[in-house]
Amino acid sequence: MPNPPLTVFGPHITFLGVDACDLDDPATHADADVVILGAPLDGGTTYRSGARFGPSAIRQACYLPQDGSRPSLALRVDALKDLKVYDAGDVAVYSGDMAQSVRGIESAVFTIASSGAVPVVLGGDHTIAWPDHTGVARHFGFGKVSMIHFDAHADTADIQFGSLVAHGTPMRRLIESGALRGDRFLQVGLRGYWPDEPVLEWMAEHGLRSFEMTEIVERGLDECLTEAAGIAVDDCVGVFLSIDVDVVDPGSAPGTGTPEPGGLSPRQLLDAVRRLCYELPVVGLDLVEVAPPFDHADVTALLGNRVVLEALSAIARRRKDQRDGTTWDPRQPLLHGRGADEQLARIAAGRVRGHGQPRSVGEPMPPEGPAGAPR
Ligand SMILES: [Mn+2]
Repeated sequence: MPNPPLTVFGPHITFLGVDACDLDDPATHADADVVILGAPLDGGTTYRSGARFGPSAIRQACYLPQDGSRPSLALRVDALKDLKVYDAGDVAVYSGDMAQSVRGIESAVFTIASSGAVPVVLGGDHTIAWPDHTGVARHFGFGKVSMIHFDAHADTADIQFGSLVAHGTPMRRLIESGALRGDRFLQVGLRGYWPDEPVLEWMAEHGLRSFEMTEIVERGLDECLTEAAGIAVDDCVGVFLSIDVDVVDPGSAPGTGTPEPGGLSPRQLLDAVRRLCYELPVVGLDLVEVAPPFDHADVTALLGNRVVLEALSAIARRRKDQRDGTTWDPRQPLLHGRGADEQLARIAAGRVRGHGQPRSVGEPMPPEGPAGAPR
């Protein structure tokens, strides 16, 4: 086990049971495709805090065994096995010292990106998008990594409560520093009553493209994503996805700090993340603002877990298709192309009965499937 501690708030677990690594020891993650990192920081929240407990909740929110394997029904890949995924644990952050926290997160993300892996950062409040994207941009080049940002809120304020470092300001800091081009910054899901007119004018002056929910409803999410994706890959080498769980309607994602009614459905967010990670060269991702103290029946943590899995599965499928020359068809029925031949081979081997071979009560089950998995 790595030392210092794997997770700031115990118990020491990894994302769905993937192998742990230690960012201070390159040999432990040299072959990584993806490294998961926790950023349990909520000192940047302006309303209700609690996202510091997000990383540990997202890592474990799942009813299946924590066995480091998740074959996707739809994408027909097992992201946690087809990709080499490690969990580096949490960055040691202190929510009372934002400057130190941001430096630590940026350093960890840069270590992952510069080793050739995709950093997947579990927040934490949205302050972390500043060091997350910067850490990736330091590797690929300032201005070369676009961002698609799912959120109810623009997060482009200049100063909040007298601070430049807060969860409503990270996108302003990224554009000011040059890490992110304003005209390669796409926002999806904005709504409600914030920010105010001067901030909106600043956004317009810097060339942002922000899809407010009214436009999304009128045009359809798919059409908006097509437009966003086209801009995101124009003269950029990679795309960073920053996903605030509050882009989803609080009825389906109540465990968050600044809920705004009228958002996307979980289905829409999962499909959008899957599509973008399949179609675009995603070089980094963060999922933020899951605040377990406000959650009910783990619904927000469960959604966060699946958003990460959907992203990883789509990245795995993209790489498989690029390698094998195949194409994923989302219209393919679940059981098409799924094994008549395989099933016949298993019957012939005596592992599964064919039709007309009755099974008697009390016979042992065939040795298939992980223990504890639903059948
Ligand atoms: Mn938000």
